[in-house]
Formats: sequence, C-alpha cells, structure tokens
Amino acid sequence: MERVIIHVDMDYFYAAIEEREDPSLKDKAVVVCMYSNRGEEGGAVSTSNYIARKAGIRSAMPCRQARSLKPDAIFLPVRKQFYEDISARVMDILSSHADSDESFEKISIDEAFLEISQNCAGNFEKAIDIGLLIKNDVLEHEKLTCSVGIGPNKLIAKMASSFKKPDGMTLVKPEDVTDFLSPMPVKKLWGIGKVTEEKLQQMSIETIGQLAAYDAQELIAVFGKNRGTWLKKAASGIDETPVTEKTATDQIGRMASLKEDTRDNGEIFSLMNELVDDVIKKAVSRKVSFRSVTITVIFSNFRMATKSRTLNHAVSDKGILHETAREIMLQFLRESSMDFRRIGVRVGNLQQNIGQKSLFEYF
Ligand code: TTP
Ligand code: CA
Repeated sequence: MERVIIHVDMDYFYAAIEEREDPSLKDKAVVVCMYSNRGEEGGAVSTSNYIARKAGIRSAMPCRQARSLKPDAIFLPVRKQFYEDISARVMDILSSHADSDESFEKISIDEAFLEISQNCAGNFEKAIDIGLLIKNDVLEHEKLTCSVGIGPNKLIAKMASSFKKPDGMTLVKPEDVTDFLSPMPVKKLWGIGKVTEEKLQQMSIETIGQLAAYDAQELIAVFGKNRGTWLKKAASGIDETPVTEKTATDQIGRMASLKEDTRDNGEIFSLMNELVDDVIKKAVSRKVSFRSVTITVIFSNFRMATKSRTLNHAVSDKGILHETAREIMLQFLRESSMDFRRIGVRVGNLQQNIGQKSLFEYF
C-alpha cells in the first residue's frame, strides 16, 4: 500500500488565538510579543497575524522595530500556558484522524504529522477528503484555521503544508514530487539552514532540482557522508523516516466521538472508561504519574468546555483516574442540558516515576 502522510500547521497560531478570543482584533494588525525582563522595550516578536506581516513584521524581530514598522498594530503579551492548552486540544483532534495513536507525531506546539495510509487505503484522492475533514474539525471545534500538506513522506508533506498558507491544502502525489521540488530554491528544502544554503550557493546550486542532479560523491566530499547523502536523497524527494509517536512531555490525552449525540449516562461513561483505560496504559508505559485530570466535552452545537481537577499528589492509579473523571463528568451532566458529541480525557503535570516501590516492598 502507498504511504500517505499529512502534515498540519496551524496558521499564525498565537495571534490567531488572540483574534479568536477578541473578535474586535480581526481586521487589525496583531503582534504577540515575548517581553523580556527589560519590559516591553526589550522583547521579541513571537508571531503576528498576516496583516502585520504585510508591514514587514516577522517572528524574532525586536518588538521595538515592529512598533516602528506598524505603530497602529495591537501588541499583546504571550500567554504560553493558554496556547498550550489549546494546542493540546488541537492535537487531540488531529490524532483522532491518524491510522492509530502510534501514527501521530507532534513536532511543535502547532504542527504534527499523521500517517493516514490505512485510513485512505493508500488512495491520494481519499486523502484529500481526510485533509478537508481535519480542517473542518479544527475550525468547528477551535475556530482556528490550519494549512495541510499531503504527500508520500514526511518531507514532502511538511513542504506541501507551507506551499499555500494560510488556510491552504496542497496534495503532492508521488508522481508529482519532482515537479513540486525542482523549481524551489534550496533554502526551501526542509532541513537546510543558512550555512548549508551558503555553501550550496558557492557551488552554484540554487534550486532543489540542481541539488538532486548533483553528483552524490561530490556532495559527500563537501558535506561528509551523512549530510551529503541526505542532501541528495532529500532533494530527490526521498524520505523514509517513519511517523513516530513523540510523547508529549507534559500531557497524555485521548478524545473520541460518541456513536451519536447523547446524554445517556451509560453511553457516555462507557466511552469515558475506554479513554481512561487508554490514558492509564500510556501513563504506565511511560512510567509517569499525573497531578491534574481534565475532561473535555464537545456538545452537539460544537461548543467545547473543559474542567480540570488538581490532585493532592501525583499518582498513576487507574481507580483514582476513573473516580476523578467520573466526578467531573457528572458535574458536566448536572450543569448542562445539551447532548454530548465528543469527549476527552487528559492527564497533566506529569512526573517521572523514579524507583517507585510497590506496596509489597514497604511491608
Ligand atoms: P510557526 O508555525 O512558525 O508560525 P505561526 O503559526 O505563527 O505562523 P504560520 O501561519 O506561518 O505557520 O510557529 C508557531 C508558534 O510558535 C507561533 O504562533 C508563535 C511561536 N513562535 C515563537 O514564539 N517564536 C518564533 O520565533 C517562532 C517562529 C514561533
Ligand atoms: Ca504555524
């Protein structure tokens, strides 16, 4: 079966969240700044929306410079924890479209790879439907847009997602890989930085097509065996690296849809128990304990709500997770009258279990 990989990249993530939270920002330039301990003057731009980018504002630029480029822009401080919570929910949505939990790889706060070879039966036309479904799901549940790239491997999927932004979707079938890559400047090849770009320029290699056609031995002579071989392969669109489940360092979560919208306790708790079991299995295999438990409910009108509890101490106990999740879910049922569409269970504040003794060793 043909391998099919999707890469999803959220559009102007931090600034898009700020726009969503305050719709009056929608048609203004928005700049999210990471202020240093020297206050507003010393900060750097974290990201900005596309209106601000039109004025030349870029990530990592000093905020002072951004302000001089666009004095009427709205400057906001980074709210990292808030963005991370939203990222966790987005990742839950994305991972539910992958072939399995193992076929999902988060690579940054707002980007992930999904292998969907099985879900689309190796068919790239079907992959487009899955891509559209993902975009819809993220927009419906989180009111945020993303850009999607679909390709035969991670490298191509990643480069495809940045081909059309924001709110884009680009499909590169195996037979189109060469045409897709060849005309691009080498700096666009995922994994090429400034230093490599300059060296290639000195060798008069400007496009990815020229790099792919270059003699492999000569590349190895300049860049060494590993890097030289990689350059030749990547420029030819070859990438065999698997999508590997990268364990989030701070959370473990699972989310799933109910068979139909319902308020039936039996249906809701039976799905919740499955999710709890999955989460516990992951926590045990990663040898971590957790201190917070979060339940997410998406209602039939797509409104999403979350409730969290912090435990007195970190545990990795199935009974405690079941009980805490059940209490939170009952509270949701008491406080709402709408049908539930989708639910999620997440644990956070993870701590590594080091040399934890079992009860038997104490007595
Ligand atoms: P990116 O995906 O690089 O950028 P973006 O999502 O803002 O915009 P795009 O539409 O081009 O994808 O980074 C994701 C988030 O990471 C971004 O919203 C803010 C944060 N970030 C920084 O804090 N500093 C940086 O230098 C960069 C590049 C990103
Ligand atoms: Ca992004």
